[in-house]
Amino acid sequence: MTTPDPVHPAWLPPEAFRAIGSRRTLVLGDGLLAGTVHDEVADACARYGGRVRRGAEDGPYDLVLALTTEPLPGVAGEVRPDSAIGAEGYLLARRDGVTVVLADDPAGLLYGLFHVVRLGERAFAGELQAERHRPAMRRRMLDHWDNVDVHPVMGQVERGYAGGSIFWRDGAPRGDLARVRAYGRLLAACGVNAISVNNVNVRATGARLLTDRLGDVAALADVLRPYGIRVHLSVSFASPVVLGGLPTADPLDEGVRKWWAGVTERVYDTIPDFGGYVVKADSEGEPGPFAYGRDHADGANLLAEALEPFGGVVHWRAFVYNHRQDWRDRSTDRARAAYDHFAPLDGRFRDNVILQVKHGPVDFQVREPVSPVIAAMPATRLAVELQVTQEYTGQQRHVCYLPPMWREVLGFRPWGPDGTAVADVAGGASGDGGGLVAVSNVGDDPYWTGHPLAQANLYAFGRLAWAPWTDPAAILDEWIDLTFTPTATGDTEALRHTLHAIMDGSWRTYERYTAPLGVGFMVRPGHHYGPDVDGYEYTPWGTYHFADRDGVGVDRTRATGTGFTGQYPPPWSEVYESLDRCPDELLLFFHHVPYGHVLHSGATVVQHIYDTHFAGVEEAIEARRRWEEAAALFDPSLHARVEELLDEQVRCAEEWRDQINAYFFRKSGVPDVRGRRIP
Ligand code: GCW
Repeated sequence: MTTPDPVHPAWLPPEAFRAIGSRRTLVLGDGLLAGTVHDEVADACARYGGRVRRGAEDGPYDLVLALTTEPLPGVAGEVRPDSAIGAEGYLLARRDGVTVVLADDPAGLLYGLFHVVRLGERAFAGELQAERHRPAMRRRMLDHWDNVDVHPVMGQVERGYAGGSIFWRDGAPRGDLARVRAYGRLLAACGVNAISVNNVNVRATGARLLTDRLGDVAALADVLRPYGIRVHLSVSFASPVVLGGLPTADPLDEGVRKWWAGVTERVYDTIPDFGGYVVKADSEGEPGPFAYGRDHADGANLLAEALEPFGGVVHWRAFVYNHRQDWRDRSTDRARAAYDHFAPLDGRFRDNVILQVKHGPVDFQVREPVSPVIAAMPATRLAVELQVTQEYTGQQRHVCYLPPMWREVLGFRPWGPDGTAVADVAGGASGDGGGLVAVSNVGDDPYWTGHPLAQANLYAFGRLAWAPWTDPAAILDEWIDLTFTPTATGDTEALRHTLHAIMDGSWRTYERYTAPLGVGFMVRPGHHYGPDVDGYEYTPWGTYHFADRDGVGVDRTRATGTGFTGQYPPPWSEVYESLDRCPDELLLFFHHVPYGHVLHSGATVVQHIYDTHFAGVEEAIEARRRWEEAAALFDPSLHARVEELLDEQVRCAEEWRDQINAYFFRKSGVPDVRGRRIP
């Protein structure tokens, strides 16, 4: 055991519980999570002088949190609904000076409690007509790309920008279960209910978590359970060979099926509420069913069959593409790959398979269209995967508030304005869709996320998974109120203004000073930080922009390109195909155009590149100025950390601007119409 670093409370500082902690609360209901609700309130009361009772006793009470299965006293009985509230949901009402939270299950009570926390004093004022709240997604999950062993290149956390893992260190459990518990509590407060605890690139000790190291997983499950969080595990498809000593991992082999059944039974003996397996197969070198001439349905169904008796699920990732391409071959298109592999398999997956699809067709770039796979598999449960860790969006050195992008993805309607939205596909028609999954941005950094403002992305992911139609700016307000209340100076309005000014538009700012018009991947190979326009251009990874002296962009049309536009249903198959109708911000994702091509905005492509890169840097400088000016509003060490990071953001934005502008100026020979200096 090691002594934990002092850890920032993120969106659950003690003050967030002040309103509850000074009141009289009744908690009615049994079960582990009802116990958590009681204990949370009791801790707050110990601090702020209120009191809490569990089990019916005479009032009066200011707050009643009760299961509908209990005999409900007074106002709680009056607001009891005649129909089910539903799994994890709650009803919130206030009448005659009593605030009531009712739920059908203890998880609903816990989420209801955190709703009251968000409201603070507002929860105890006036009257409130009964409101029902239910999660839009049944599964709201974070994947940790945490290695158990330190990887020589990727380190302890693959694409982790917040220090080491909170779970693992150097091949062993980190041993700081208090930190894991605090994490679970933060996740419950924003609505997350599942995590996978190891990298999808499963190596050495990571693979053994399934067998002889299962106890390490059980220890995590034990501390996360009181917060309603189920633990999942990334497993290697080759496990029967590498762990079981079998000669094959062929999904149709009887011995292999038995092996998975046996191992899975042992997992459930140890962790009865285990969530299931996450699998990256036949992707970037990971083993999979292709080695045996089988397909992804065979592979996923093998594991699903083993998990089925216990109610577990397999998250099978659709991130499958050829990473050994030749840039001269223009017919192979990485964007097409997931659809080409998976769409033909629709209908073949067992019910407890969740196909986990990255939100864009390539790889978490700052701007991509929505993946066509999401609209192509009506008979398959789909989860949409987002990336909270900022691999391609500033690596938690840049401010980049991602919810505006996620909200666009979730609100996108693949079948046109009258059709279903992505959020509804993930939520599922009967509420049992695959849900929303994201790669976590957390590490053992004292602020959890490296950049303190990156905490907001984690918070907002959970809130959007619960309620995908929420306005990102409103989520930011929630996060600000919880995290920074009270402020160092008491000037909440000024603090709120500052953070909105810096964060609301930060994703678009980042887009402006990095890769233009949806073309993506102009990052330095390997670590993916900072600009290198041709860094990946001639590599096998298949992420090309095809810039030459005449133009730039990838022709993905059916008419003359890779045909990728044909993977969308109408109207998007037509909109993206058409040079005229394709939205500006995705133009270079779908079309190769001359530098003089005129955008809807009226600017030429090359002038747009210059303008946005100059503007993006100005915006980063302005963000830094706003932050400097607001020093008095924030805790000094948090302020200093962000200030340092903003210096780096401005430096890096200038580097992007100069490299991108110089590259396109030199390639095209077209000068900036405003005559600004381009190196
Ligand atoms: O974005 C890429 C990352 C890899 C990652 C992979 C994936 C875990 O660069 O580091 O591997 O995606 O999603 O599997």
